[in-house]
Amino acid sequence: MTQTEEMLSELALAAAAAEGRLAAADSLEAVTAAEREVLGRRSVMAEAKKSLGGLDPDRRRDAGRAVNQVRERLEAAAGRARARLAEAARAARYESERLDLTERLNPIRRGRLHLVTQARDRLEDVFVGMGFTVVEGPEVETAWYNFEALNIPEWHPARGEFDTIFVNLGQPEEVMLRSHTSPVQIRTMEARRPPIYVVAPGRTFRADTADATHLPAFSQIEGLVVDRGITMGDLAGTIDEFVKAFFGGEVKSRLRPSYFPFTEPSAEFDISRPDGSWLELGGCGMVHPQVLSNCGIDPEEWQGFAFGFGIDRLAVMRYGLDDIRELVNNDVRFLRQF
Ligand code: FA5
Repeated sequence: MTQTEEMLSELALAAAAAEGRLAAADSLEAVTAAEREVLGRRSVMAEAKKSLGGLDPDRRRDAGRAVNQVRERLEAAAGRARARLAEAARAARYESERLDLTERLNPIRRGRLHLVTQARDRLEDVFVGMGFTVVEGPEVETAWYNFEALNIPEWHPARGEFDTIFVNLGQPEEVMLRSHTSPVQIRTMEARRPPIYVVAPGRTFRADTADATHLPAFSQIEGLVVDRGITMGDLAGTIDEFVKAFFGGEVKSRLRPSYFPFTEPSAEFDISRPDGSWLELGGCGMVHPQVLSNCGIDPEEWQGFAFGFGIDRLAVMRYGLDDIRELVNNDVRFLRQF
């Protein structure tokens, strides 16, 4: 073997070893060190280059080409090692910066609207669909709105029937938790001129003992229509339409003659239970001329009808409950079903 061949084979061995180290290098420092060892100033490569000077031109060209090929291979191997390390560093950074969002994929236990709220929303939808607007009134009322303007003077026996809860304000029995939503009729007629088509849902209060069909705090929805030429037929038709929209075809309804001081004639409105019995849902009738006059509306020109239904009882019927108290027991196992 000539000296040049010896030198080239030594270079090839050193290059192979360096390539192995580059492929396994786990840091940029290791890459640089391996590179310097074969390509650096005091390396086998440098020695090889030096020795090329002593060769005749032909052999120098071949040997030079061989040396250059080794250098290129090593440079390429070093480049690959650097790219591999850069990629690994980037992957490690992504991993460390990654946000774990898997928890969001677990089912979230969501709350839901209470049955009475659902029934109230549904009622509003049904009446808005029939052309009514929704209004509200205060839960604490004066005797004027809760009774007097509704044609229930102080001496009237109907006052006693409401089992009113009074608030300790002003004159005795002057301020109270409203015992029905009918005061909103008065507030509406004071504030608007006919034609009027409104419903007023809201909470109402009575000193009633809770039983299967009564709660001391419950909700009603009041309806009031004032227009020209309104008759009892319009009232019956509206109730009929509402029952169909709210319950579907199965539930039957009936009107029964009754008495309220603020309507004349008056009726009570029942719906059929699955067992064939009737549940009283509310009162209704033609707005009493005195009530129209109390609000500055001329009863000769305008007529109206009004109704007041119990929303909790509607919910009981719609969701097939057998006791109205289920609505306020706050048992989540019950509430979650709806
Ligand atoms: C009234 O409250 C009248 N304001 C209804 C009315 C309005 C008549 C407009 C004419 C014109 P009544 O006291 O009957 O009427 O109550 C109406 C409905 O409220 C009852 O039919 C029932 O569905 C509901 N309700 C009354 N008391 C309770 C209670 N303690 N718990 C649950 N619902 C009740």
